[in-house]
Amino acid sequence: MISAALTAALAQRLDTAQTTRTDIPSLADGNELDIDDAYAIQAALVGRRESRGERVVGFKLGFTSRAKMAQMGISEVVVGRLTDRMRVADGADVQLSQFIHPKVEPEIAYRLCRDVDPDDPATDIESCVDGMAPAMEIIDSRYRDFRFTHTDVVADNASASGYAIGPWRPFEEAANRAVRLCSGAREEVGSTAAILGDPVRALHALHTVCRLRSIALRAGQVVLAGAATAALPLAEGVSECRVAGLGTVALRGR
Ligand code: OOG
Ligand code: MG
Repeated sequence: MISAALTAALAQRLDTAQTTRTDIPSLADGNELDIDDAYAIQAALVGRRESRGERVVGFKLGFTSRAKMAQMGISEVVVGRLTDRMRVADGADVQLSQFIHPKVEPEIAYRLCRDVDPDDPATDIESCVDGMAPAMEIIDSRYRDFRFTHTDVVADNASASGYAIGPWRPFEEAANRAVRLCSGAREEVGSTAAILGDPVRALHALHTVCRLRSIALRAGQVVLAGAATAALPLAEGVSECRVAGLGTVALRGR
């Protein structure tokens, strides 16, 4: 376990990388970090954002699909926090210059309708969800060339940078829906089945991490289940994610 002072210093390094849009080398160069250290750095990093007035409005899963595991060389599920500042309205403009090297991902969003106490073993996480929607995540690793270790990416809040959510609809089974992401001239196609076999499993994966790390979930928060395909560079112009039976979400890079 690293010291509180080093935890704070590494959180500051990541925070400055984001606010100044300057990439940094892996934290693992020169520091021995374990996964507990990494989540402590993430909490301190998000705490810095909260001290600037941002609010945690949800959570994201990472590496829930083989496509993402293969693209980034990491095979363990990670969790990050979403803040209100990261939200992009469906169809809205996104300034590319606010990021280092942004990418987009096709995702499913779930909405919680009940608080989840991490110390209550009886909670059925699915009974705490009332809505779902097609979503697009913007990831922007603070590490040079998106090169990071498992602990690096956890510390960096799982590369969280932005997200757009399409129209909400009631929570239902969505294990085998076709997914299409396009950004600029490029596209990725896949299926929601790529997300842990069924994106609903991402909720259970989040619940497991929250119980282990005593993270409370709150009614109204959103959960991004993780990308169904590899990510694409966020291009100028329209980027769109379509999920069969759920609808479409878009944004416009400028
Ligand atoms: C880490 C975030 C991964 C996902 O959906 O798998 C992620 C990264 O690839 O930079 O958000
Ligand atoms: Mg993602």
